[in-house]
Amino acid sequence: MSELYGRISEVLISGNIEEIKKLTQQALDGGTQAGEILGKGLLPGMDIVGQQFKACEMFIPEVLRSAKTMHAAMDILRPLLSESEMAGSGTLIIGTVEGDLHDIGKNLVAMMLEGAGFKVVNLGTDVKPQAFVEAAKEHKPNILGMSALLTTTMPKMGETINALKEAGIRDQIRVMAGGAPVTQDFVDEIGADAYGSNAAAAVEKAKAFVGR
Ligand code: B1M
Repeated sequence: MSELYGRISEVLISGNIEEIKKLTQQALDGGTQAGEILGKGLLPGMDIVGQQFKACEMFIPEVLRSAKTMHAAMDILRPLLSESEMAGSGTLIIGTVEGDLHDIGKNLVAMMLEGAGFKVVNLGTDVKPQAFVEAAKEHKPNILGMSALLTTTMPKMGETINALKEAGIRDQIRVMAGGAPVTQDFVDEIGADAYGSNAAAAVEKAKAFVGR
C-alpha cells in the first residue's frame, strides 16, 4: 500500500494530470479511503513540491502544474471527503486587495495551501476591505490572506486590517500578507501576523498558525 502512496506522490510532483486521475480512481476502486489517499499520498507529495520550490529545485510553471494535478485528484476525492476532513487542517480566505487585478501569485498561493490540506475560499481580485470583513464573518477562517502587486494598492492591506478591527473580529483571525512589493517591515508596520515571501513560505506560516 505504501508503494501506491509513494507513486501518487511521485506522479503529483511530476505534474502528470491524467496519471493522477487514473491512480486516484484505482486506489478508490481498490477500497482505499479518500482521506488516506489525501493524507498519505497527495499531501506528502505537495510538501515535497513546497520544499523543492523553496530550494529553487522547482520553478513556478512546474509548481503550477503540480497544483493543477492536485486539483484533478481533489476533484475526484472532494465529494467523498467529509466536511471535517476537508476543514480539518484549517480554513483560509484569500484575495487580492482593492484596486489590484494581479492574481497569478495569489492563485499559486491558494493552490499550494489547498494542496497542503487547507479549505481555501478564494475571493478573487479587487477585494474591498469590507468584502474581506464580510467573508471573514461568513466563513470564520483561521487565516485571512491578502495579496498586492502594486505599491499603490499596498495601503489597502492596512485598511483591511483596520476594517477587521472596526468589525471587532481582528483578534479572531491570523492575517498574512504577500506579493512582490510587500516586505516584512511593511507587514510589521500594518500589524499583520505574517509575511509570505513566496507560496512555500506562505504554506509553512499557515501550517504554523494552525499548529501543524
Ligand atoms: Co502588472 N505590474 N500591471 N500586470 N505585472 C507589475 C506588478 C509591475 C512590477 C511591472 C513593472 O512595471 N515592472 C508593475 C507594478 C509597479 C509598482 O507598483 N511598483 C505593474 C503595473 C504598473 C501594472 C499596471 C498598472 C500596468 C498599467 O496598466 N499601466 C496594471 C495594473 C492593473 C491593476 O491591477 N489594477 C498591470 C496589469 C497587469 C496585467 C493584467 C497585464 C498582468 C496581470 C495578470 C494577472 O495577474 N492575471 C500583469 C502582470 C503579469 C505583471 C508582472 C509582469 C508579473 C506578475 C506576476 O504574476 N508574477 C509584474 C512584473 C513582475 O513581477 N515581474 C507586474 C508571478 C507571480 C507568481 O509572482 O505575484 O509576486 P507574485 O507572487 C509570488 C509572491 O509575491 C508571493 O507568492 C507568489 C508565488 O511565489 N505572494 C504571496 C503573492 N501573494 C501572496 C500572498 C501571500 C503570501 C505570498 O499571503 C496571503
